[in-house]
Amino acid sequence: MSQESESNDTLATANTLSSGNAMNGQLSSSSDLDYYKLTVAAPGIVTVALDVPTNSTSPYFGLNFYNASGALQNSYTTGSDNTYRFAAAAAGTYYLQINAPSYYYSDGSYSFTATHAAQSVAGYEAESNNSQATANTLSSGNAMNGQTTSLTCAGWPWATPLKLDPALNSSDFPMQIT
Ligand SMILES: [Ca+2]
Ligand SMILES: [Ca+2]
Ligand SMILES: [Ca+2]
Repeated sequence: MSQESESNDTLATANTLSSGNAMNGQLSSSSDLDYYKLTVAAPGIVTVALDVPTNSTSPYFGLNFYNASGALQNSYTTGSDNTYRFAAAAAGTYYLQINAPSYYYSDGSYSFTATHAAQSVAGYEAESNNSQATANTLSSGNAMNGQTTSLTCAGWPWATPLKLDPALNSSDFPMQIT
């Protein structure tokens, strides 16, 4: 397992990841930002398996995923172990930032493994698509993989990636997606 090396608080000072190798890090304060970078040789999906020291529904940890231009693509928060998938649309260097996104903060060690698989990225969402005007296009009969940035559903800790079915709409679900 590799160990983070501070200072890694900017895109330019990101620690280098190797696909499939675990990285261990720690947020030294609630304002610490830990940047990592993964260079991929082909388009594909980057799977990040995150192991955090907390087991909570509160957002102790945040993940931001940036493309090769440094533009934010996806943003998630969690207080428990989770796996995330990001689309790397082209060969290049992609960035992952781990942060303390809120009032909640843990100084315990986290670890994660980022694995790149060369494959088509068609069907994977790209943020921001938080409004109808910026909605990702769905094709009838094609599955869309996505994860909500935040999801509230009383009594239902939905920790797995949400799969959206084009045939369903929000009125089919007794929950609120925000
Ligand atoms: Ca750190
Ligand atoms: Ca840092
Ligand atoms: Ca854990």
